[in-house]
Amino acid sequence: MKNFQKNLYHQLLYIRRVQEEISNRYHPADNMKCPMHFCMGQEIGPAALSSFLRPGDAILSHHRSHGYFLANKGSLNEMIAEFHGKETGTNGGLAGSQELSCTKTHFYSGTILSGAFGMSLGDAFSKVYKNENNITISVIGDGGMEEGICSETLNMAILYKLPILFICENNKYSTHTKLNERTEYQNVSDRIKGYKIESHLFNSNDPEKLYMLLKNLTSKIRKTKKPIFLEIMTYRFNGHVGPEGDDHYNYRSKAERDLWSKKDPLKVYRKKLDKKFGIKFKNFENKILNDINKKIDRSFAFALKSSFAKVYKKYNYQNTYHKSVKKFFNNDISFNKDQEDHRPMPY
Ligand SMILES: Cc1ncc(C[n+]2csc(CCOP(=O)(O)OP(=O)(O)O)c2C)c(N)n1
Repeated sequence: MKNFQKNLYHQLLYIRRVQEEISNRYHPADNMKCPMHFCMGQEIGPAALSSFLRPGDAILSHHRSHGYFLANKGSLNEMIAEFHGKETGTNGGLAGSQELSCTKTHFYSGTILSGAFGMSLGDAFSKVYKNENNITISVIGDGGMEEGICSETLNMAILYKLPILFICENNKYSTHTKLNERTEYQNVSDRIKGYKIESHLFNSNDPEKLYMLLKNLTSKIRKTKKPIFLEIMTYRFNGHVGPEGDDHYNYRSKAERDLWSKKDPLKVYRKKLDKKFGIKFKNFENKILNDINKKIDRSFAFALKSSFAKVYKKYNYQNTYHKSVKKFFNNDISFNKDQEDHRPMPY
């Protein structure tokens, strides 16, 4: 097995396992209380990108950011502590998952849809102004691309020749609304052509193909200082905001989910490596799986033993989780319109 293949598979598995464990441990422990936008199924982008990030590059991401945070060598201990509201978290426990950010690794994400996309302009401009050879990665979803600020951002990026790699993860849904119910175009990269920005559509579940593409695109941006737009066709296996699933709303068919599950890049790549390298791959996988699981356990232990952020101590954060949420998930109560609805918001 080549090193790049090991790294690629490791990243895919690492991001998936972290997501699975956060999801598994969220309820009923309820030690984490922030809304979470998981990226299970969408790991191919961050996993393939990770090898081409250099210290000093920045990532400005949308809300579904965990994969990019981890691919950018973000600390797992600090990320899990952040989700627990602890002062040892990336943002001292005040940001949670939706605003997960880390100045040490130049990683920023935010809840305001497309806000980080707009801010990537300023980040890239500062790199050019200071004559740095770093690039900015700006990650967004297909829904986010419908915001007006994206038009202004793309126009300025090409006009000012800013070194930005725009990555649009097209998972076809904006919360629960499908792309064909929202726009005539079905590929965001088609629309980008009008801005005169080089754009690419990646529609495959082969992580090695995306790795090769990103290798070329990132080095081209470093050389030319011009932006490039990359659309990745993908699918999220989890609900829009989790860990609770949302397929009971029937906004996407079982046939569609099953189809994408079969195309899962992690599964497909695993099969390919297994076939090609047999026992060598199995040994490698066992070793990294063991390491990843231990790392995850350590990060949860670190989060649990850390102290709450002071502001939460003041408001007795540990005890504010409304009892009715727990009851709701145990199906003990049904909501009527006089009752406050404590179900997680679908956005
Ligand atoms: C300005 C703004 N409008 C609306 C929302 C609510 N919202 C959060 S996520 C989301 C859908 C985003 O879809 P997409 O960009 O495709 O990303 P995905 O969640 O599918 O990864 C919406 C409408 C928001 N957070 N900010």
